[in-house]
Amino acid sequence: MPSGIIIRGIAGFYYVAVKDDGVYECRARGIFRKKGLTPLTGDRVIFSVTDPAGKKGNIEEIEERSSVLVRPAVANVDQVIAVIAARSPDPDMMLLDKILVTAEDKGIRAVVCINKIDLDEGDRRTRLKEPYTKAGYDVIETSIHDTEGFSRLKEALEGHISVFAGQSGVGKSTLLNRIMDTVVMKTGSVSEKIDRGRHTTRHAELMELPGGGYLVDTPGFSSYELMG
Ligand SMILES: Nc1nc2c(ncn2[C@@H]2O[C@H](COP(=O)(O)OP(=O)(O)OP(=O)(O)O)[C@@H](O)[C@H]2O)c(=O)[nH]1
Ligand SMILES: [Mg+2]
Repeated sequence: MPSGIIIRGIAGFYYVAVKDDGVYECRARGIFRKKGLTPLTGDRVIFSVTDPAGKKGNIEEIEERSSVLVRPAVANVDQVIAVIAARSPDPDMMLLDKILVTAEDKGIRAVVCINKIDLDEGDRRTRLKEPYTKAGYDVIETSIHDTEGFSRLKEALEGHISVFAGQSGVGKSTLLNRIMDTVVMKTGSVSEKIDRGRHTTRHAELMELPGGGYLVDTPGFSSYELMG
């Protein structure tokens, strides 16, 4: 039976990416509910093909998960990219620390990304990053105008299942779109977001990266509603 990874789950349908064989639309009939198990985005699964031409199948087995995030609901994430902005929005250091502690607690590697360095004033980011580099974290500095930090970020993502985490408006979706070299995620200005009072980014989806690996974009959140 073929195996693959769930890249997206919507209303009882799970989209399973199979190496060199595209994406299968799968269901998970009955058996999992009895075991109290629901397939999650990020799950590595074994499935039976029910319709080869239509690329449809049924998930038969879920491989053991190396990690589980609750928000976003994703399994097997092995790296968190904690994104803050040098400015606009001002960095929420409490949220950053909580993201790092949560990752540590789950045994997930964490990288700090300081984005929007083009907006930095008085080299604030050097002070921002000091405690994190001292603590042993990789700190990557990026902006839409920069290529060096951006290449480092792409390298850091290769071969991992990573998730972007951080406040709304720091530029996570903008980074993702640039990595994918196409607009896969809506982005918006901070003021637009405040006006609308809601986030631009919604359900969890694994994006297959051109350099190998997967990346999950998440909507920004504040320190009191963190990925559990
Ligand atoms: N000056 C500057 N603006 C940026 C940069 N990166 C992103 N932006 C802008 O910041 C705004 C927010 O970017 P998004 O990518 O939507 O932010 P997000 O983190 O995905 O936000 P949520 O989806 O709400 O969590 C957009 O208007 C972007 O154009 C950057 O490096 N420099
Ligand atoms: Mg976004």
